[in-house]
Amino acid sequence: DTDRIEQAAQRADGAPHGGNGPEDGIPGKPGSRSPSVAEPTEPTQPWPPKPDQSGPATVSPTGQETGADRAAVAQGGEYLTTAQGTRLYDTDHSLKAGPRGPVLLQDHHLREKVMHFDHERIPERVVHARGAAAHGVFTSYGTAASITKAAFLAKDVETPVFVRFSTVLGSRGSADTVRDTRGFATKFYTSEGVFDLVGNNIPVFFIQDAIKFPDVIHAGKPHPDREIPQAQSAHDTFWDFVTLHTEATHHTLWNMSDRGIPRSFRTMEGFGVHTFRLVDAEGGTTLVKFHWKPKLGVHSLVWEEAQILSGVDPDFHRRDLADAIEAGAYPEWELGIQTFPDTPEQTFEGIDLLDPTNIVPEELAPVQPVGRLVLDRNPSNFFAETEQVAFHVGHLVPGIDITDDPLLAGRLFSYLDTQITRLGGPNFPQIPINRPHAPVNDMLRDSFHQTAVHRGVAPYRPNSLDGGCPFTADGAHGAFVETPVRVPEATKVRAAPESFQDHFSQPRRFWLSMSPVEREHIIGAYTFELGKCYEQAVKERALQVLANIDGELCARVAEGLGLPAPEPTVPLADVQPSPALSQVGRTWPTDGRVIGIVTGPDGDLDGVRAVREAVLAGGMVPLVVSPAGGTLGDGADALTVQRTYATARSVEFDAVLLAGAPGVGADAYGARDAKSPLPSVGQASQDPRVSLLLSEAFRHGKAIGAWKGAEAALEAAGVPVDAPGVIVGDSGTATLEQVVGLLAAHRVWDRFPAGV
Ligand code: HDD
Repeated sequence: DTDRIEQAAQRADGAPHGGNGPEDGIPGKPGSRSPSVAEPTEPTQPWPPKPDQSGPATVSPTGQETGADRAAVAQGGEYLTTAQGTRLYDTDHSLKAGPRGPVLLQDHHLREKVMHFDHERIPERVVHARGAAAHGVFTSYGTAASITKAAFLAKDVETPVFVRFSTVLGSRGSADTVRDTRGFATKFYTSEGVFDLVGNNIPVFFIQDAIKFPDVIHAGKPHPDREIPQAQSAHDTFWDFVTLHTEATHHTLWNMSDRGIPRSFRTMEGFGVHTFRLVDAEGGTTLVKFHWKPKLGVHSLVWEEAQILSGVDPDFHRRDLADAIEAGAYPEWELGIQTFPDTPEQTFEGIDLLDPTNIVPEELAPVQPVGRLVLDRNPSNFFAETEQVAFHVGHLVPGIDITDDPLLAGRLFSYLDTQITRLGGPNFPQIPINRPHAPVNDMLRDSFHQTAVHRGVAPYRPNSLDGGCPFTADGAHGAFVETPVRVPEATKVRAAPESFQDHFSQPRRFWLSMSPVEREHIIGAYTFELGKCYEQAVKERALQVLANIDGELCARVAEGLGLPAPEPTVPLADVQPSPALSQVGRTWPTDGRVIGIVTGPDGDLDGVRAVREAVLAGGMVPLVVSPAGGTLGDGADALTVQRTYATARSVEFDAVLLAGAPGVGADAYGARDAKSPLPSVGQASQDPRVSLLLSEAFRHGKAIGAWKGAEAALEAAGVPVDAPGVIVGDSGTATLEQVVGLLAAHRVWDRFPAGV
């Protein structure tokens, strides 16, 4: 074939080829003319950016590098390439027949770029789609070593972890602060393989049997006709389901409590929900429930804050987690276990341990700390890590086993199955975030996205060709061996045990354990959510459920709905409260809490500076709020402004301080500024955004402090200076000290009406 040889020779000479000359029109034919538009053949790198493309400077005005970790920048290499590694000279123009002509099909770069973009999205999780995650370390105390042989629970063992927090119902882009259960899923990369603890911030679940999971989720998700409401339980289908399946009563009550609107992921408890079985080296077993206890205590938003945040900062929880880690205020939890003897009945003090709608009160079985979790590193890439992480309740290690909880059984199937659709095939354990840190030596082969290049010829065993490897281990050599639990002789049946039929005594215990202010919040939540339902029958049925929990709860919600309160249909359970369930009445460390320091143009800057330093020294986060951005004061002492009157909103702060402004009075906080979109309230001279900030902080039970001369601003905002939790001090630091004292209780609870 002389033609082909000639062409090859010409190409080797660098002679033009592949021309599409008008004369002969035969591509690659010897003698074809060179193209009329010159091809770039010489690398003239780096190509200077086009004038309209020279983006923002990547160096600071001082000429310093931005400080970005070079290994962490989006593209590490110097030159842009195709996916095949070929350098590109232009990524902004499609290849065309002339600048105004049609785009050519031969433009591989265009096709590759758009093809990849077209497939960037993967299906979101069918539940728990909205989430945020962080890396960390779990350090075991060794206190559980006597009842489990799990290597990562031995004394002082450090295990890398990845934790993903989530809401349940909303889509990936939904708001963080909606009323919902939160997921709390932890992947422990242990030396014996991955252990996943896939829990929630609520210790009980809606249903007792996994076969109802599609139903409860269909009911909770937006209505199928209009696809509304997003990420809400305040709609008919949700309340229809939870009132027809009264096993959901306990979980629903937790949802309607302050637990449904956490202040932060950092201030949530986590629960494994099911009862698990720990196994020691001799085969002895103990039933346990897992608890995560946050170092900062359990704190929640108030409903109005949650609603404001959904609009003002829908990423509030995600931002809070990332900011805290970036600031070095590492979130911490203790892992604890409640232990129960592994008896054939699998009950404790009459409580069925296989029923996931039950808790065991901590007063009956204390939570015993077994290790500490610290989250200290943000993910580098949301998609690669947070989105692609795949948790599974069946990822167990020797020493931790399951029980016959029927909800857990269904989960064991579901979590593996869902990844096939979500992550596109069965090789998702090879995705970096899912890779175990223990050696993997499986005989799973091929399929989509196979990235391993397996060697050998015998992926089966026993074999005589690959040296007989791999061999199976026994329990003494680290194998996971199922606990030989006796299964009672039984007849196949679709039924629940009698002990699963009590749906009201545990909710009643929760209700009785709440403080008056928490009860008010619960009443408010039910009244709001049921008030958003259209169906009269649903509201009436919901009131019947409430009547079976508590008469006062039912009467107050009925009053709000304008409906009669029904009588209970079951005798009200005689249960003792569990004080550990209440979030009120204790104090907690204030680390990482956010203090807004508001100043006007003539504020006491020395005072602000001193307060700022004291806040930082106390391990908290100061945010200086001023009428405009930039700095306050001059020289080395200049204070950086973090928020302006336009960008600050009370919901971001755990407490607010007003800088003193001696002699200036209410004018201290900005004579009304033409840029403010809000009409004035109170004294006309005060910037209405300052008044709004103060009145909201007051209404939300936050500690408020003002020093020298700033009290006028409180009055102008309608905040009584003698109200509980309002401090007027002589100096900034003296005021701060009292405010932090109040913050330890999270809120000034006395400010809330407490009717029950
Ligand atoms: Fe589930 C995700 C927690 C019952 C089916 N679940 C998922 C996540 C958490 C939980 C935290 C998010 C994990 C992540 O961040 O990727 N789920 C729970 C708890 C339950 C529970 C605490 C009850 C005690 N789940 C449950 C049942 C089923 C599922 C009964 C099905 C029968 N859950 C799934 C799922 C998800 C999931 C469809 C969606 C995405 C995923 O698994 O990976 O398989």
